[in-house]
Amino acid sequence: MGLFQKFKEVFNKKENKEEKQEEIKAYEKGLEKTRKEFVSELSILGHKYTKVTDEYFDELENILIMADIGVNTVVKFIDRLRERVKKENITDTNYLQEVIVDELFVIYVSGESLSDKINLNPDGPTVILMVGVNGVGKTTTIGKLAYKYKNEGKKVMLIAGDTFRAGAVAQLEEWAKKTDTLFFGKENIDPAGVIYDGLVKAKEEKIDIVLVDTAGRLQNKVNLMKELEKINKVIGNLIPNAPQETLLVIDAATGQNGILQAEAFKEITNITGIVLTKLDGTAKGGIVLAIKESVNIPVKFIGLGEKMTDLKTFDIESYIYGLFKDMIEDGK
Ligand SMILES: Nc1nc2c(ncn2[C@@H]2O[C@H](COP(=O)(O)OP(=O)(O)OP(=O)(O)O)[C@@H](O)[C@H]2O)c(=O)[nH]1
Ligand SMILES: [Mg+2]
Repeated sequence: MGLFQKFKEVFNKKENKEEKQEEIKAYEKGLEKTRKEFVSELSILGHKYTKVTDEYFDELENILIMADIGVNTVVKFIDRLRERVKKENITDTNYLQEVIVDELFVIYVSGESLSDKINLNPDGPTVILMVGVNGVGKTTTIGKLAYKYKNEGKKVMLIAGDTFRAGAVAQLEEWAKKTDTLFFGKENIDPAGVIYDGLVKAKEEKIDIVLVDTAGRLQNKVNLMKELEKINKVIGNLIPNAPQETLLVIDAATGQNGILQAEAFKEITNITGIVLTKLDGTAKGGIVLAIKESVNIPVKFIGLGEKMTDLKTFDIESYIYGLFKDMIEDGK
């Protein structure tokens, strides 16, 4: 039995469905655009061709590229699919659709398994550093994480390490107010300085989770690298093994550009996870698979809207469900 069939069975078990209900709804809604474009194209393809032909593969390749799965990933994927078609003698395009879901799943779960857990510091504040280029959703994600951890009963502090942009400090302070969490920020001093002072305070106040905002707009890679090095040194000197997490925020709507950002950041600092934002507004939901294949960094959270409740821990099963809901549900 293929992964797809197994998945379908597990998912359609009533108790599992109920347990995951809320999360599934969020994924279903957040991935609506991708599902509508990508999966309906797949199904149209299945109707257009009853037999698996070269033209079928060509069109499939286009559909996958349009969903931003990434050209290299797609090429490898199509090769694997062709092989499987040959080996198993698959001629029926309906059945092939299931095999496609199967193989997409394999991309994510194969190879080194990636943990989506947040690394917590058992002896003091857990420091989560947020990085990424301008406007991707770093500050908003900090607000959402503050809300999440606060709700879990943790003592949370936000540090405004983005001292470059006018308004950035106030924007973060606003999130602290909204989530009833502590805020630390100062105008006109350098990021490493604010972060230092903020962490001293966090230790005094026995904070559990410190979320550090940074600027996305350093002119070039060398400057950015130097800045992050300085920040990391300050953090590590005050709290051993910190930052526990450096999360790179990527806007899903930027598609392949987001992959390039991930590759660049991976070279300059130790990225421990990715937050993929704005999935709700794009049909490029396939980027999750491209990230796995090209940079092999776990997606830890996804943003499915602008509100503080719109952040979800990434879960591959719910993601696959969000994409292929219509094929997975019983009686369809
Ligand atoms: N639809 C949607 N919008 C989002 C999401 N995450 C963030 N945004 C919006 O994206 C815009 C930019 O978000 P910010 O959090 O300010 O981004 P930033 O990375 O901090 O930007 P800079 O500080 O300028 O580098 C805001 O309008 C957010 O509301 C998401 O998951 N979905
Ligand atoms: Mg910001």
